[in-house]
Amino acid sequence: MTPIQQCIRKKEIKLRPIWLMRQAGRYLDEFREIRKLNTNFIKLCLNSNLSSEITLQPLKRFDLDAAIIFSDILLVPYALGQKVEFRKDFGPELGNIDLESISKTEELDFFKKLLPVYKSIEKVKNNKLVSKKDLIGFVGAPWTLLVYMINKCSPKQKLKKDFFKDKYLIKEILLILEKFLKIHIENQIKSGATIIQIFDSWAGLIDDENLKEYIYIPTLNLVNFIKSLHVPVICFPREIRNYQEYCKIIKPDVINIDYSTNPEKIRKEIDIVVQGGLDPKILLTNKDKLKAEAKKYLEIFKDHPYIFNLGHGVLPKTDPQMVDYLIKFVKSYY
Ligand code: 1CP
Repeated sequence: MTPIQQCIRKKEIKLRPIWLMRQAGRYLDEFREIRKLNTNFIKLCLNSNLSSEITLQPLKRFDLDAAIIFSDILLVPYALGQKVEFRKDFGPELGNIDLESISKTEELDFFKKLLPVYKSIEKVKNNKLVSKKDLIGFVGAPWTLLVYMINKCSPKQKLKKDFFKDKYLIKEILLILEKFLKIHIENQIKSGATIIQIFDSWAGLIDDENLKEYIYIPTLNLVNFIKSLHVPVICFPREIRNYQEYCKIIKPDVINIDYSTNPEKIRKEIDIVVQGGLDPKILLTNKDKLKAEAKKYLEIFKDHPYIFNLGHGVLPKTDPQMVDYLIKFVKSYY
């Protein structure tokens, strides 16, 4: 059993497994080189030779306990037929939402569009670099995908004024997302993913009265589906105000906390496996600060099953040597 699986399934506390969100990406020269030649980000994600190579890049450098497949949560709206583009210095830009055409998406078409992702997972799985490690597949939570699909760009802390205007559209899109996310999850598992992480990056944007309908119910349906496939599920409801209530209702195998959350409070209130927390900005400072902050998390969770990770993704300006230092420090912490 891999260190992460031991932590999740056996509540082992001594191994201190580590992987990092966005571990494959812009802070690595070898990624930037590939990216420079591949200006269309969606095409890059759908090139299984390149996406599997990018997935493995951080594992060649660092002693990580998992690989996360190089892909994006927005490939699902793309495979549902919505236009998705990534613009330099702007981020994702989506086309108008056409419910009628999205409703007509055929399962086979959706599968064919995402087939390169599954091929990439298979390729990574067959590489000896991950033979004793986990391979993390992922999806965006229905709420976060809905945000991008209706907002048509990153909400950057704020939703469009009339976001909730068309309740019928929202309800229908959430149901379609649930159906196709299950297909995407199952295919990732069939291809070799050993854990699924659900990214709900915009969970913090929702107010309490809408939590149940837009976050709890759709996420719980996915979590129960993943559990039925006997694969652990990690949830990351970034900046949700009440992690305790979220865990009580959703019951994921692992909860990833963000960096604005008090880890002491989490340790006291939550009894499931915890992942993450460290502010990725700490990696931009110096080794002493990094060590002190990493130690804080290791100490708080020393008697709690804990997977070391960040409270959001590795930032593009991060020096890979700081990542190396962090991983070695965590691995050698008694
Ligand atoms: O070179 C580039 O410009 C591309 C940058 C990039 C990368 C490396 C994007 C664009 N996506 C990714 C890969 C990615 N995205 C991974 C791969 C594996 C890894 O972690 O190493 C994963 C898991 C994601 C997930 C993802 N995409 C999330 C959830 C996590 C999070 O960051 O909150 C979200 C919100 C996206 C959407 C997305 N993809 C890319 C951008 C710029 C955005 C928008 C972010 C925003 O709204 O601010």
